[in-house]
Amino acid sequence: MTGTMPHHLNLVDGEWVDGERRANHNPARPGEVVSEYALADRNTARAAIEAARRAQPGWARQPVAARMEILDRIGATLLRRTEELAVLLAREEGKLLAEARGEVVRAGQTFRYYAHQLLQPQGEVYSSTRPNVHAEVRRRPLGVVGIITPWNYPLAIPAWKVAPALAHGNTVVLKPAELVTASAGELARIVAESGTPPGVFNLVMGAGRVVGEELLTSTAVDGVSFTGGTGTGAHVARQCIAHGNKRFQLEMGGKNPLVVLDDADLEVAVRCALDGSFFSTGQRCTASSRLIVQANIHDRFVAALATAVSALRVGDPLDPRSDLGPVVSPEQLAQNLDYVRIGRDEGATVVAGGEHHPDEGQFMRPTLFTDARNTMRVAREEIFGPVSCVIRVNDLDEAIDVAGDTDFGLSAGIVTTSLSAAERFKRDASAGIVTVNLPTAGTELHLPFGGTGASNHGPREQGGYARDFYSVPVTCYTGW
Ligand code: TXE
Repeated sequence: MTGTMPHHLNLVDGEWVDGERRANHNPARPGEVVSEYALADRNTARAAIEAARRAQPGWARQPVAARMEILDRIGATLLRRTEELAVLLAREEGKLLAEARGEVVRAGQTFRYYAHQLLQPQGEVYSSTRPNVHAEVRRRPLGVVGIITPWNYPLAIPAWKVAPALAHGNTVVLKPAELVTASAGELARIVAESGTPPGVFNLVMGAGRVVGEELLTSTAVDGVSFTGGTGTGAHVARQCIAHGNKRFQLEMGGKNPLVVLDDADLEVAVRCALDGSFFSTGQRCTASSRLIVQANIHDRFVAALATAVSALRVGDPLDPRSDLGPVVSPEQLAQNLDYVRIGRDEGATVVAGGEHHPDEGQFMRPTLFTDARNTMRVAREEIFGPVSCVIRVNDLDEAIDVAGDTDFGLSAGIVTTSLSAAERFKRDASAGIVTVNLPTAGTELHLPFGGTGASNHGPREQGGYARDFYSVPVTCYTGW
């Protein structure tokens, strides 16, 4: 098939580098190859790092107007090619076409946002306590940044890391998840064709333990920004410290609570739970996987949500009638189904879904547990699929305690009509993102993104806060 099949190559120092070809399959139709990609090896990764090292000083010295123009052009191209890229993303990752369109647009807007961020103040001036001294804090680029991304947002996550990295004068080696190399490959083409000098942006595709590991262990890399599982994140941290004590930033998911109080508008509560728990097949780090529901509304909420969940149509992401696409991979599907078994064994009750959808493809029926307790594995471990559990509580105090009783701390939501309950939740919920009468998922590109506990390590991503990772403050004293 090689030759006629769409394929994507690695990008090193402005050159497209081939390697052993691997195929990526459509999770909705496992027999269908979406594209092939060239596997990078350690040498390719090393060459990419060296190219990024060489290119960095020149890129940092480019006039701001030139960097702005390039970032703006990348954003404009993504937006112009939205439809085509959305179809590719939907076929590769399984996201509904409408969600995929939203993701491409988000990626395009992110590049444009960071282009314009370059015109914002980049430092601070302080009064000195000494006479005839000028005190200021300037920013310099971090240097060479390794970017390691997961499969669940194949364009948006690389965009929200690559764009601020380039804007702040860093050069980049991107290592995307193997499952979504076509999306990453298209992004690389766009970045290369938008005028980035050779070596400023490099793409290496392949296994984390091979090419990813090279980014972690190379002392020519100054920092690593990672999104993925908690186990891998801990490994990234250890390796970064052991190899040059390089800066690292980790985003590692969540076990996000959505609290529903007795005074909630039932319709709003069901809408928030449905969207937060099941849309994007539950494959979001901000998904609501614990629904913490007060006793008086519990039965009405469960009945309405179970009906809504059972009515969700699972199907091909390109079919506009589908509400839910496939699970990304056979391994992830097996893991999800395993958790359904674990939940049943622990004593939780399945009131909707619970099984593999009969269609060909990696489909799973959205699954809702009731009678869950916060000590159960299904309430503590990130499943990363269309599975959520309802935990009954008596009052707001208990709801806040249960919501906070987790290793994670990314996002937490509450549905209530009480202003004081909402204010208390915003004050007391232990999470980096708090929502009121909205799903726990759904963030905006100009606001900080990140959590506490096992969800996160290092500075926040996105918005102006991204600067804290991608640049280094330099305190300057000038006597005159
Ligand atoms: O993640 P991995 P996977 C969670 C979710 C999911 C689980 C596993 O619970 O079920 O993680 O998913 C690269 N050195 N999230 O296997 O392995 C890897 O190639 C350097 C949460 O996809 O953590 C990929 O590019 N890199 C999440 C990236 O790390 C390594 C999103 C993430 O892969 C490496 C996705 C190594 N030794 C999954 N090993 C979220 N936070 O949103 C792997 N990688």
